[in-house]
Amino acid sequence: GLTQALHRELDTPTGLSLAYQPQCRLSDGRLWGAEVLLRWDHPEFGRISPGEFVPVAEAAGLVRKLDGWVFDQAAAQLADWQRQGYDLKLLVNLSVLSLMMEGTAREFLDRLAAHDADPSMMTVEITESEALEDSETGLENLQILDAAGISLALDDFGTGHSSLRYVQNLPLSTLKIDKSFIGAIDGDAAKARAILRATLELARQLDLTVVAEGVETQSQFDWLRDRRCQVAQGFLLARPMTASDFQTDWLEQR
Ligand code: G
Ligand code: G
Ligand code: MN
Ligand code: NA
Repeated sequence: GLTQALHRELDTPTGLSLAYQPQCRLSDGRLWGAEVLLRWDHPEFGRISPGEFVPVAEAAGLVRKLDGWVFDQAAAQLADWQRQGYDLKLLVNLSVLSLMMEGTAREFLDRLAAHDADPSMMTVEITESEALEDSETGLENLQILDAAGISLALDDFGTGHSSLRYVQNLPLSTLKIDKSFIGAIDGDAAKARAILRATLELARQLDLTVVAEGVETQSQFDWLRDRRCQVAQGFLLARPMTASDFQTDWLEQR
């Protein structure tokens, strides 16, 4: 099954790869960064979504190894783009289980150093933060990353797993507003828009950068820009793509 396949894949990764989705500043439309998204193409099962195999990795005790692989590949890519003179942030999704394990932050810092990548251009995205907040090791890992200049983003903000308490208690620099709120901008959901306005004001008060996820229309983009949301990500700008396409279409073009 999937667990066995994942064991084998992590021993010698051949079907795992990273996709990059651009994020642009709303003020001038320029590239700000990219979210790194894991992909797995299996010879028998086809393309499997991380939404499906990350929980399997978590259950099988493999997620730290998986996240370590992702972080290492992303660090190598970041260093490569930095050497070519491109100025962008990379945002990597990590399972909170990885962050709750002893030594994760130091291992990840070693990986950045081994590739000679600038930690201040690396951001870690987390969801389901309740477990992290209650874990001494988890908080220690976050402090180590923070002290090294790595940023922390709270993913899916506004949904069940991502609440105001974490804004108060975690060393965050970025809020990623869940796409369900962005999807409501165009509709007649006045409440969703009120929540969005209040979230942008909260972020301003706390000096947090806001990334709006799932921006699909120009009217959503304009609404967010007019309310001084800083960064947009979504199909309006581009879908996730290979590093090579990202370089040609986004780094070399602009
Ligand atoms: O890209 P896609 O929509 O299929 O992603 C599905 C989910 O998988 C998202 O919630 C995303 O945060 C998560 N995800 C994507 N890449 C990674 C990764 O490298 N590590 C972990 N732990 N989760 C990831
Ligand atoms: O859980 P997380 O926020 O990390 O999930 C990110 C996922 O959201 C990515 O797999 C990406 O493909 C997807 N995504 C990115 N932009 C859009 C968008 O504009 N619309 C929708 N429906 N999904 C998006
Ligand atoms: Mn994410
Ligand atoms: Na998200």
